[in-house]
Amino acid sequence: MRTLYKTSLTCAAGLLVGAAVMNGCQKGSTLANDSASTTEAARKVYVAPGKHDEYYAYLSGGFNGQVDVYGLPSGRLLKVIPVFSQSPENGYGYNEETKPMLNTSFGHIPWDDLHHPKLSRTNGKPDGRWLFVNGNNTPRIARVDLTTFETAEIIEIPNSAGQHCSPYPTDNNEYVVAGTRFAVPIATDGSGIQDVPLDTYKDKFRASLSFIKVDKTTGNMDIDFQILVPGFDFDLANGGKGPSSDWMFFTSYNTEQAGTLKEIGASQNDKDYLAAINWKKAAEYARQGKAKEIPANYYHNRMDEKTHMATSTNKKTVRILMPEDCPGMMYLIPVPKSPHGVDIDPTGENIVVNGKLAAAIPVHSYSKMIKAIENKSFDKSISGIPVLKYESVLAGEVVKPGLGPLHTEFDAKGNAYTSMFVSSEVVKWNVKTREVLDRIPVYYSIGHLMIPGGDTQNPDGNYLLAMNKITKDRYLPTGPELAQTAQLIDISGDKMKMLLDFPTFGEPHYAQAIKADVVAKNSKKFYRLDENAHPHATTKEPDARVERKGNQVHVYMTAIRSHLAPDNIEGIHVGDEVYFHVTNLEQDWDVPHGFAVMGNQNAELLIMPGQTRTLKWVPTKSGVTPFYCTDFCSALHQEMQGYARVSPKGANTPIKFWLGESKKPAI
Ligand code: RUQ
Ligand code: CUA
Repeated sequence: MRTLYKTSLTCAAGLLVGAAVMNGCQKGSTLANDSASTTEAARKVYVAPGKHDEYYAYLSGGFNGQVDVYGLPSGRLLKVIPVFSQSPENGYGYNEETKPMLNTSFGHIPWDDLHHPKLSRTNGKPDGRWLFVNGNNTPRIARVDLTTFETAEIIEIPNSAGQHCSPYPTDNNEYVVAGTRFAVPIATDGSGIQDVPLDTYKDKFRASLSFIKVDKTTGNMDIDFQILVPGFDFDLANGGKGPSSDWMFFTSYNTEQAGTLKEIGASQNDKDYLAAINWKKAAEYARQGKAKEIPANYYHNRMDEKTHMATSTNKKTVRILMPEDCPGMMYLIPVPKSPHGVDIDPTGENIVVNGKLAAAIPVHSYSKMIKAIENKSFDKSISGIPVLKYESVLAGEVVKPGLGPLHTEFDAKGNAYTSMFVSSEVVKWNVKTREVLDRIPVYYSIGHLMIPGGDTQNPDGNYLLAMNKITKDRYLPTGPELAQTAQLIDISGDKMKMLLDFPTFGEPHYAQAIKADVVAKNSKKFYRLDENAHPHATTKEPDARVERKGNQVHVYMTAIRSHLAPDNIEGIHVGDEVYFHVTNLEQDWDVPHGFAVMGNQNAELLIMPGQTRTLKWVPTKSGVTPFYCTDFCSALHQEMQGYARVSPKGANTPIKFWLGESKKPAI
């Protein structure tokens, strides 16, 4: 069954592109039967019990709005980091401290479609400090702190819709960028996205490219400026490197500006455009006052490191630059129609544009681009943006590489690896000669691929991770919904070798990986209780108490192995807003406590050592309600429980609380 499906898929493609892909089919079918290579593959990915993986890999969760952390080469799942989605596991987005992280101008949006993780960089190398990810739906960028593996900040991007080409960093992390995938009618008077007839697409719809400044010390983000550009669909981006590091490149499709049936309308022109933006020049124009400040409405949410509470700021202005006012800032470079990824090789000279529908992969030259700009080798201009001549920028093409090229990454030996969605394979080629060197089938229909550091100046050349869109028969069936599949490929030799399949969740689009020791040494073990600045923290058990303020009841609770203080509470009435502010008094690694209340319509908490978390509960029924720790924390974990007595609305049961007979406090 497996062989049949795979054969029909890659060999059908083989018919179209020639013998090269047929080769791939043969190799794919031999691997499973070849016990020598299976043993060798198993040895390469085997991480013995108690041993650690060589890499952290951060895989996007796509439509689950999370980031999954895996160890490579084992493919072991280490952690799921909630970013744009609420997490019932630890209360992220449900508890009072983290709820504001999900505020947007549309209200509380507890989900998103997370596509691209990007590690922060110092001098062109991943530095292991932060992971930036995009929310493709409600345009947002988040920053994950890699000392805590928690979401530290989320910024909404105004004047944008469907923010796919994001969050691509510049080579030294000065900026992360974000581009609009869906052109929308953006008003320059700040009234946001307008209500206009949909057949005014060509005249009224625009896109924006946003440049978000990243603070070098704190990682804090802020939108510096946006560039308003023609209403193409901006798809993917990547920053230049080394010599080209002042530039940011964005692919665009639908340069025809079709507003309906884009499947046909967006494929009329033979060429679409790669936008090249000199971000240093743009920043300079913005500084010089060329940027117009317009009204806007967006949210900026940040976790405070001391209080562990998120604050949410509603921002009211943004600065915009118009390309026609800023000569030398932006150029358009023709590329074969409907391109997807743009990837720049480690030298910064070769710009690879992956055209989903193109028969060849064009490689543009950065130095030729600069010459073409100097020589004014322009075809025309669009909205004041010069369009460079295709041939004047082109270094050459990879001819007949495979079908449906989407993304390219690089190794340290001058090779490129391109994912082929339609012919389900990874194709290795030499960046200088553009000659195809090797190909390997993947199962099935690969999207992104990732080489640790393969998008930076400093790639590691041992592994490649293929992230496939279709799983079919690769695992035991689990009903209609299947996990997605990742495949680890050994690229250390001349020939690529398949090592491992492992399941992934949501839909991993892109991923990043970094040598484990860069990140592991900074990983936080617990929060210090003496630094806990949460306004409702209770850092000593004798201070545990219950206070009523109108219809609010605040429970200042502590948790330590193996009791909650207080564990008996009376005086709560139906309809009260009860806030459990629970402080975990432990000062040791890996001793979280959980907290849950029967029938709470909100969620539960998972409180890290030294941390305070607040759970809101609005009781709907009178009676006695148990609460308890949900994380098996000690031999007496099951004893870590208590009761809240809920009296009917209007009853006059007084507030009373205690822990143990001898500790019964005064009312
Ligand atoms: S995408 S499969 Cu990055 Cu959203 Cu290319
Ligand atoms: Cu604390 Cu179980």
